[in-house]
Amino acid sequence: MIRLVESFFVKSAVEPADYPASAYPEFAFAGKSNVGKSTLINLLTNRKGLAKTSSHPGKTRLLNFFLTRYKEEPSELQGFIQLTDLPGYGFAEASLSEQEKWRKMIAKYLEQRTQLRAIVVLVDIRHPADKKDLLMLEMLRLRNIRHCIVATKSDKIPKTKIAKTAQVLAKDLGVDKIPVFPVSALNNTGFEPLLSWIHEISLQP
Ligand SMILES: Nc1nc2c(ncn2[C@@H]2O[C@H](COP(=O)(O)OP(=O)(O)OP(=O)(O)O)[C@@H](O)[C@H]2O)c(=O)[nH]1
Ligand SMILES: [Mg+2]
Repeated sequence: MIRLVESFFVKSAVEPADYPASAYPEFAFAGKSNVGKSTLINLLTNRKGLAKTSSHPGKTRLLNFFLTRYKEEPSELQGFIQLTDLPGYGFAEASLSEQEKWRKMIAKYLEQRTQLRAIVVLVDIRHPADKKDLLMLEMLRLRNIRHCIVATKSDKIPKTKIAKTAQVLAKDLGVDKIPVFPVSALNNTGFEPLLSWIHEISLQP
């Protein structure tokens, strides 16, 4: 298990030339607007307000880079990883030109961020597989970028249905071979397996 003990906002950027230079293993959070990406970063880092959240979709419009120091438990060994909050896609009110700008921003990031180790793709556990998510997953498969699914807002469905719903969602998303982690920010549940997955990948060359 790891715990993220100290986390900083480094900077926002759009163009690769402006990305922070630090080369620690990086993990980025992608998904539709309002799915809970920024909330998840705050929970993982234990820092309410580190990533700006909102009940209105379309809050995060740039790539936001965070640096975080972790401690392994029980060994107390320390290390650094980077987290990137990506702007949400599928924002209904965004203009076509804004959506195109988003697509380019994400595509460049996926192509050029050499320290990127994996993408955490968030989906709302209540929603059926969406075309935009399928496109995102297809893009990751084509580029050979490792990824997992986080099914957010699991507090919105009965506890007894969480495992089954996540399983059905994985099947509909066509991702039966990658991990699916149901989480609830409201109840603060489900994060440990995700942190272990991130840690394990960060240690690989
Ligand atoms: N009930 C519940 N609400 C959640 C959960 N996670 C996030 N939310 C709420 O969902 C809303 C959107 O959360 P954000 O973290 O801002 O979503 P985002 O994916 O960063 O959205 P964009 O920046 O627009 O792409 C906020 O009102 C959060 O409080 C959860 O696990 N359970
Ligand atoms: Mg956000």
